[in-house]
Amino acid sequence: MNKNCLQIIMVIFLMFTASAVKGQADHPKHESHSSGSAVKSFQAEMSVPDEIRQGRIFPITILIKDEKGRNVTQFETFQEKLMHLIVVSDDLGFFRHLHPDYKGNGSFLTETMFPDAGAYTLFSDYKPENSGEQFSVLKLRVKGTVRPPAVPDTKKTEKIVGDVRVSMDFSPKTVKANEETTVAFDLKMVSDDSPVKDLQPFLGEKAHLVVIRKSEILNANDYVHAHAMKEGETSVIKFMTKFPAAGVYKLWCHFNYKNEVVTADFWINAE
Ligand SMILES: [Cu+2]
Repeated sequence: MNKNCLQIIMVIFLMFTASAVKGQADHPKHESHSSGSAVKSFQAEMSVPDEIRQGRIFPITILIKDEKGRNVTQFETFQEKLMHLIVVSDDLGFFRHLHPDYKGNGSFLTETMFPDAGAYTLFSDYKPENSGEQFSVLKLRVKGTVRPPAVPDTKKTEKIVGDVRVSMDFSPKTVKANEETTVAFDLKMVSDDSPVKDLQPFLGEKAHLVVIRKSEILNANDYVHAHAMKEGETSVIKFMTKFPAAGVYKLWCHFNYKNEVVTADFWINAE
């Protein structure tokens, strides 16, 4: 791809201070990083080709700048990466978790491909040095044929992914907005219903859970990143989280099984 044809299509000013991230992401791991650092704001500028067509691989460059518009050059690793990029279609039917490469001088590069046309939202998660975890939301549009929107099925709590049956459970049983909720995923072998044994750590945790609320225009408040709790049996992965508002959410639980990342997705309804 010729660099000249890249055009900055959007600058998103949805910057969150460390304390805002702490409030919405709600996992204890990051709390220690939010204290003591001054409130700073950052912005992410995304460059993509003028036209993005379905089924074609294209580059995405994300440039991180500080509040004065200067490129941020130092980043801290968290969960084993410098940037985590969650990409979803706005109907939440499509999901991808990417780790853009740091190219220096504030610039991250990745490439991806979208199977269908439509609107997509990118949630970019990064940590400038001494500034806590930051979160920017980016949008892009893909040309081509639009598929029918994903239909949420909030009754389905079991899914088979390859050899593994994933069953989802909650405590308390009824999910309510703004209440501490434990989400558990029980992993069993489809063949004999025995607990799954071949789990390896994934980005420093037993598993990762991404939670996004379904809404007309996805924004940072719709995103919740929960982390696995350490205790418990290996084959049952538990997350502690809070659903920030009533509504329909999609959950993607991803874990490392036989050295491959497996993703099981579910819809839920929070009252
Ligand atoms: Cu990641």
